[in-house]
Amino acid sequence: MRQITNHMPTAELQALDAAHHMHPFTANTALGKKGARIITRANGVWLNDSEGNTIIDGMAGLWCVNIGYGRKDMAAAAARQMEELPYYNTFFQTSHVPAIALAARIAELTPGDLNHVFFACSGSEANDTNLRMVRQYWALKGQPERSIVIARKNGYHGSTMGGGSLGGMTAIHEQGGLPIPGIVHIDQPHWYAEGGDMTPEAFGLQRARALEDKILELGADRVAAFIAEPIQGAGGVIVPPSTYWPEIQRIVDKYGILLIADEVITGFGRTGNWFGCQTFNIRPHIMTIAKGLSSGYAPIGGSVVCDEVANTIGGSEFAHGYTYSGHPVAAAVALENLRILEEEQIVEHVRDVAHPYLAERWHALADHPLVGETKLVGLMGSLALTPVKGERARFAGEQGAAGFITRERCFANNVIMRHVYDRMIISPPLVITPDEIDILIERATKALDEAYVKIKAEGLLQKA
Ligand code: PXG
Repeated sequence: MRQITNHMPTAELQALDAAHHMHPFTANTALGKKGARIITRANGVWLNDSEGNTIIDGMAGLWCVNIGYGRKDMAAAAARQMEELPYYNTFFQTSHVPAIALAARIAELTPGDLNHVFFACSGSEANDTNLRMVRQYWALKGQPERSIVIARKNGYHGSTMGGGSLGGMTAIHEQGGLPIPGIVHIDQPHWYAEGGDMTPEAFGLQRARALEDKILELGADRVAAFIAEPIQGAGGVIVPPSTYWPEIQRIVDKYGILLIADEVITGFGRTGNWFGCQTFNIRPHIMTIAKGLSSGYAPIGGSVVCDEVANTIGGSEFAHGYTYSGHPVAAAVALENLRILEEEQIVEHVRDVAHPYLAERWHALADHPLVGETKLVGLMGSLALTPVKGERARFAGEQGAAGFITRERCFANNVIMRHVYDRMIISPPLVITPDEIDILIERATKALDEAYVKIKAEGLLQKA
């Protein structure tokens, strides 16, 4: 067999990648011509690529490497579990210690009576589980017509048939016949882009009341659940106005519909608390988790379910599950990750050290000529690029062109900062230190300066 290693020339690796590897959310033919950047190693907040660059990872991989890269204790936990019991299922009246211990630990960490965990391997799978579970819950309650799930435009809940349908991304809905029936989307609480002349507070109330309007339009007796991310992540780190979540909570309570908080990004310390629902003071019946649950060291996700829903579902067989639900190695890795988060007080580090320091530096970027607003909750931040400051102005021409240029300049300056259309977003590993934050901001600022010059030179600095 041919050995393919880190030591091969980049071009050869890129050619093999182009020939055989289909990348997610990618135009693969174009990428194949350009060649993917090949990441070879990582430690802490730092990535190395095959060209010898050292890159600061402002995105924690894909919003997941909360404890940072390169933890040997995580590798040891995986190796130990692989030796002891690499696999067994949790279907046919069997269980194993890693799944038991992880479920019990998650139940301790999550608020309220979220005491039961249904394991999946990803956030998408967990949301597929949620969709089936809330419908089955109402069927068992004798209300099978309560089957519609309300979700939000520009929300992200994965890209499987269920997850992609719950999400409100037009690019996903345009492919493969999504959304599936029984899911409706209401407008998002994105004040900067859609708030017009309203105050953020009035707009937040209005967008929350869109949920009530939709419930009344459909009939409350047909609505099973509302699903939302406490902060929209993939949608551009959209932080809702302060009035939004209290009003949503009032509405779901009033009509007795289930609230699913998708905490795939906001969970496990990202917002400066263990969970985003604590930051926003909301009480979900079901919480979706993945990503930070294992800091991305192993693929694992799940649905954390309240007593009432779990006990009802448990009354008969729920015909649902995955071969790898509660996979012992993934569960052991997740447990070790939770131990590290807790013992090393990483959530406290976010709250008391990293957030306050980053906030000071991030919000200072609002003075940059290209920046229209800055947002930061915990270690989840965004900034809006704008052609005219102070007006929340959009760029003329194709949305996202300025963001793409800025992201390319970030790439060139060895900092990973993503763009969602014309918003730049960051979500660094939670262990980032003030010195590393300085480097992140220094490189991001240089990228913004270079992007500004390029955007101007290309005649894109025009408002719509
Ligand atoms: N819910 C939320 C809130 C997410 O952010 C998922 C569910 C799906 O998780 P899986 O594990 O199935 O990917 C996610 C994932 C991006 C990006 O470009 C974001 C995600 C995934 C891939 C890309 O920001 N979030």
